[in-house]
Order: sequence, then structure tokens, then C-alpha cells
Amino acid sequence: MSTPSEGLHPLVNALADRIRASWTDLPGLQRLELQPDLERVTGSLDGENLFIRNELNRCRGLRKLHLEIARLGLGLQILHCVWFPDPRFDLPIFGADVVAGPAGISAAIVDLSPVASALPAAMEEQLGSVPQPPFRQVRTLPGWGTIFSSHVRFIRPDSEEEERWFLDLVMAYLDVLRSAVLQTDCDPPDSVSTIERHQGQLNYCLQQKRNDKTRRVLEKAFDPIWADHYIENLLFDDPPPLQ
Ligand code: BLA
Repeated sequence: MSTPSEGLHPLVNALADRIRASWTDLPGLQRLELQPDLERVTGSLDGENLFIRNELNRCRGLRKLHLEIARLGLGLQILHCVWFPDPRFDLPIFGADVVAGPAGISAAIVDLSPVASALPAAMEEQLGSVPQPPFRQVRTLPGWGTIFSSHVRFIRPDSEEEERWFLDLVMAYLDVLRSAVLQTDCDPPDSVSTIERHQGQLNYCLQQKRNDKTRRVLEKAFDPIWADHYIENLLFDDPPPLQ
């Protein structure tokens, strides 16, 4: 039996390891139970093995920390990671996505995305002082990408050096978020700012669901009904109603 990490692109492997290490010391970290059929998903397409592994956690300030590693179809590998805040906390959404095909990494994106009109001022300042590597191939954001902050990086890394730069950048963004998690207080569920952030998170999920590329790959590897269920309930589920 091959293990899931075997044959994974080195950037996918390294990034997954670093992300796992970065959530270990978050306050009140708890594993979230996943339905067994969603934790490890296997299938086959044209004789090829398909494999998805999901890890879910929560902590004080973040309602859901999701890491997914997928191997789908002909040599396609995906690392998908989103940390969704609890709307009572003034925290942005962390998102990172790496898509590797037979010819190498085609897309690598990272952002701390606002759920209100702007990122918290302190984070804006910290992100502004993160050194930005001079990636050579910068990609254009799709139309639904209005949810991202001005600090979003969407690139195609062209070498191992650029892959290292991307890895370091993701960790720098996560460090900014992790220190904010430790310092941010909880607002009442019925405060105007909580309601605004809840709306902002709903909008983030709505826009992400407009990414046809994600849907198409999942539909092809599994089937359209399964793909829809997966996107709605695991990848971009709406934050629970405020109470
Ligand atoms: C693009 N996402 C893609 C592509 C594929 C997937 C195949 C095209 C690759 C390319 O353009 O080079 C597929 N991504 C997936 C699948 C999953 C996934 C199947 O995460 C999950 C199982 N996507 C996200 C998140 C972000 C994101 C959290 O899930 C950003 C934080 C971004 N993916 C994103 C963007 C593109 C992309 C911006 C490019 C879309 C385009 O150019 O139209």
C-alpha cells in the first residue's frame, strides 16, 4: 500500500508539514471530527487512483482550520488550506492553494483576506513589512478574486528557489495571523462588527464557489452531485448562524 505522502511534489509535502506544525500551539486547539467518508476519499478514474486527505481543527478565534491534500487524475496534486475565523473575532481568512501538474506547479496563491472593509490595522502594517520575493511569473487573478487583499500573491514558481520563497511567504503570513489570534478579544455575537464579519465570510465562500476550476476537477474525478456536496459542506461551508 502506498502512503499518501509518497510521490507528492516536494513543495506540497513541505508546505503541508509546515502548516501542521504552525497550528500545534494555537490556543484551545481541537481536532474536528469529520464524517469518515470525507476524511479520506478514494476513488479511481480511468484506472488511476484518486486520493483526498482532509484534516480539520478549530481553536479559540478560528472556527475551522482545514488542510486538504488531493491527488486527482493525471498527475494533478493540490494542497488546499483555509483557516476560517470565528466571526466574533476581528481576524481575516487565511487561504493558500497550490496546484501541481505533470509539468510542475502551475498555481500557488496565498492571502490573508479581509472579512470587513479592511484588514485590522496592526495586521495591515505587519503584512506591509513582510519582504516580498521577486517572483518572475505573476498570474492574473480571476474575476471572483475581488475577495483577496492587496497582499495576495498569485504566482507560478519557476524554480526550487521560488518554491522556497513561496513556502517562506506562506509561513510569514501565517505568523502574522497566529500572533493576531493570541491578541484578539472576542466581541459579542450581536455586535455590529461581528455581524459584518459574518457577512464578509459568507461572501468569501460565495466567491470561492465561483471558481469553476475547482468544481470541474472534482466533477471529473468523482461526480457532479458529490462535487457539489463536497464544495458546499467541506471546502466552503457557510459560517454557522450567529447566536
Ligand atoms: C485554480 N484550482 C485552480 C486550478 C485547479 C484548482 C485545477 C487551475 C490551476 C491553474 O490555473 O493553474 C483545483 N483547488 C482545486 C481543487 C481544490 C482546490 C480541486 O483547492 C480542492 C479540492 N482556491 C482555493 C483557495 C484559493 C484558491 C482557498 O481553494 C485561494 C486562497 C485559488 N485556485 C485559486 C485561484 C485559481 C485556482 C485564484 C486560478 C483560477 C483561474 O485562473 O481562473
